[in-house]
Amino acid sequence: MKLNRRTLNIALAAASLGGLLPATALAQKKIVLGFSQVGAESEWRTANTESIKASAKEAGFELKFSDAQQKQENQIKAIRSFIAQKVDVIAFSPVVESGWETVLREAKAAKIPVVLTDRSVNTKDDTLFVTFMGSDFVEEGRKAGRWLVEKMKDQKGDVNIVELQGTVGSAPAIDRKKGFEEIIKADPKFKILRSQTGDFTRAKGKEVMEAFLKAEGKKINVLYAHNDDMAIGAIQAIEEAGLKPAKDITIISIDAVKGAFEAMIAGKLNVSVECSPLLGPQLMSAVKDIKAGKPLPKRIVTEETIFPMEVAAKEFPNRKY
Ligand code: GZL
Repeated sequence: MKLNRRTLNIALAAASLGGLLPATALAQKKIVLGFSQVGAESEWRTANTESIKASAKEAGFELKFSDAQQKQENQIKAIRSFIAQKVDVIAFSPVVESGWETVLREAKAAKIPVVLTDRSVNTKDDTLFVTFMGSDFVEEGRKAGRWLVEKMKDQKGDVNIVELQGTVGSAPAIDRKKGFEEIIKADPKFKILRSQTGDFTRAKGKEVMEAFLKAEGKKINVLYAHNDDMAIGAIQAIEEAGLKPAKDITIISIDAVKGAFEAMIAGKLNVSVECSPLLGPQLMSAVKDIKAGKPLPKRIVTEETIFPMEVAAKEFPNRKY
């Protein structure tokens, strides 16, 4: 007869309470966490994966980790596999906001708690997850907008902007656009000439920036990139077009990964808004609380700041990702 995890737990607990087994036998049962990761599309994602793996090891959890290569169907498959394996907790960073309710209902029916990390999902039923921990992407977009408004406060003519959006349908892409536009719409001199997805990757960011330069050329005053990887790709395109990044074209980006600090120190990127990937410790703490039956807030917001190029050299040695 195949004992499933829950039956085994009950048997172990009964045996331990009955004095038949040392409590350590029960204490030794590892918490099993199933984690479905978006992919490996950016420096941010790599640092996020490292944080989760290191923190799970530190916590003594068994981590079942799946890389979805930025495909929603792979994440749904992974979540179903975690359900079939009867893991203790499921956590994931949803590659896009919609299309999750069916599989989340399956997890709920299997009585497996779900934690959303980094990105959230579109659902009216907030019983489908225990908590969502991650950055406030709208505020990150506002920070980018406020920095630009301040930098251009004495600029009399139009400020022509091109925008490299993140993955279509993803929470960071939707919200970073929303926050940025909320701030710049106050002054009609700010005009977004072109806006297109670079899918959060360097390669696509370069490719799309080449197209922007071909279409708009020297009219472009500002690039707003939803992440540093796309900004770094765009910087290559700007240089290949014979223009000076951060001088001929002001560049604003988000994440504040190592590559962004290197670009700012080289004088090629003007500012990066911090978006911390170091969610591992917070996630493991949440898993422990869930297993201990402790309540968790529905929303846990990551605290973060903004780094203009002027402070990059001083800050760089302190950076952890
Ligand atoms: C933001 C995260 C985004 C990063 C990108 O929390 O989801 O995805 O900004 C990453 O670098 O690809």
